[in-house]
Amino acid sequence: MGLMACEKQNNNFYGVVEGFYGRPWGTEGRKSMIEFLGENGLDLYVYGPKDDPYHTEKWAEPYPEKEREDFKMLLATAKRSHVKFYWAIHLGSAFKNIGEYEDKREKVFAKLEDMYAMGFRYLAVFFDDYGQPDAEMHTKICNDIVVDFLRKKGDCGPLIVCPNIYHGDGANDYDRYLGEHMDPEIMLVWTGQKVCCDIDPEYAKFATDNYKRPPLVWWNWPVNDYSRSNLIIGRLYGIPDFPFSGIMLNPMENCEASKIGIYSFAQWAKDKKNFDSQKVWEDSFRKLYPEPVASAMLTLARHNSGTGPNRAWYEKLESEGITDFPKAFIDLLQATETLKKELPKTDAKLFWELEGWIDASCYLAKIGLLAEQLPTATPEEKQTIFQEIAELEKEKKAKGEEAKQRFADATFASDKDRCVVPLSGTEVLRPHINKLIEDAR
Ligand code: 14T
Repeated sequence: MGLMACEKQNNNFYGVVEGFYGRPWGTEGRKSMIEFLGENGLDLYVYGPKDDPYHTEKWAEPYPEKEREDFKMLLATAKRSHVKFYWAIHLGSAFKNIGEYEDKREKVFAKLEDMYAMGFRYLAVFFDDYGQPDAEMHTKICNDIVVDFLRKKGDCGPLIVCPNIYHGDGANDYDRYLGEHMDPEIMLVWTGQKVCCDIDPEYAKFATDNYKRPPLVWWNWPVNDYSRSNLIIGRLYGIPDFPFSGIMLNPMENCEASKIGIYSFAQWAKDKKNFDSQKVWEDSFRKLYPEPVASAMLTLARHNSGTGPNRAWYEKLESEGITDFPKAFIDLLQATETLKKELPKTDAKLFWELEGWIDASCYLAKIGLLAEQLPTATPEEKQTIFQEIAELEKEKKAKGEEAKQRFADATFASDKDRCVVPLSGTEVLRPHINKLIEDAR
């Protein structure tokens, strides 16, 4: 039976899935992430960036030479780090119907064979977001891969499958069919009762009943592809302990900054009973960065945890416990000054990712300090303050556009116009400032 049966019975999988839309991490980012996972006792990395064409629309084509070399290097890194490196093929819109699949089945096997030859022993099949929920076809594809490929090889891990319908209670004909007919060794992905949400264990029970197995949770946190203006580096909560076969976080396109959330996740995975969300998060900065960066990062993070204006079903608290606003603005301003000075020296990659949010926070804090003076200002003073705020807003906008451009320059062609201006303090600080301004008008 090889690795399959024993691995699934004895331990759950914990790690990340690179499954977001947007600027992919790149080889360097992936390498540092895989090492980070290993250092923190996490054992799963699933490769499935929506914007790798050889994962999605060009699934049948072999990777070019450069990518092959990169994968080999990453496989060696994963081995050293004791991380299972899964490669996912996205077959959501590969075939119109089961007949077409049967005609082209060899292409799927040829690609998997090629990935196996490169060194992959862990494979996944995704059907999310593209194509139709064709239960019979999806089941046939996956069972064929298990029976005619993985089991014959004998040295591969269990197949991970992300169904086309991957959230809710699983009480639909599609998920029920998959649950009944997919090989019991297949790990079936579930994101929770919604696509992005804190996990409700009651729903996990329904999903488990319908999937006929405990789900592999794909947790859409701290991913920010639905609200790229927001940086999500707050504390971890909303993932209760319940029977699952594994949990993988879907992080942000900001690889280095995602390590903040992943660090908390690793501590939770190690000791769920004693996990103290606030404490682990506060301590994480000292574990991840030297002082004075650590304290400054914590201050920045206090005001950058919300999921922004597009959060459909997902709310994450921000600026928790903040009641003294002038102090919050002073602290934030000071933190941004520290980060601008120190972070490029201690962690250039993190600084590259965060510069836009550091600038946004710096201007927000300056604007906040001015806005705080409005309630007691004379009409003439108010006019001056309004003018100063307008000046700062202009500078803030220019800095935001610069950051947006940096992101556009660093991503692939079709993603360039989807890049956005970074925003900070969207949940509490900004609304507070807006209220002060409105009240003074
Ligand atoms: F496969 C899934 F488990 C999943 O979550 N798929 C995508 C994922 O790639 C993405 O990063 C995530 C967060 O935005 O949500 C899923 O993508 C969606 C979900 C939607 F509801 C894209 C558009 C949607 F309207």
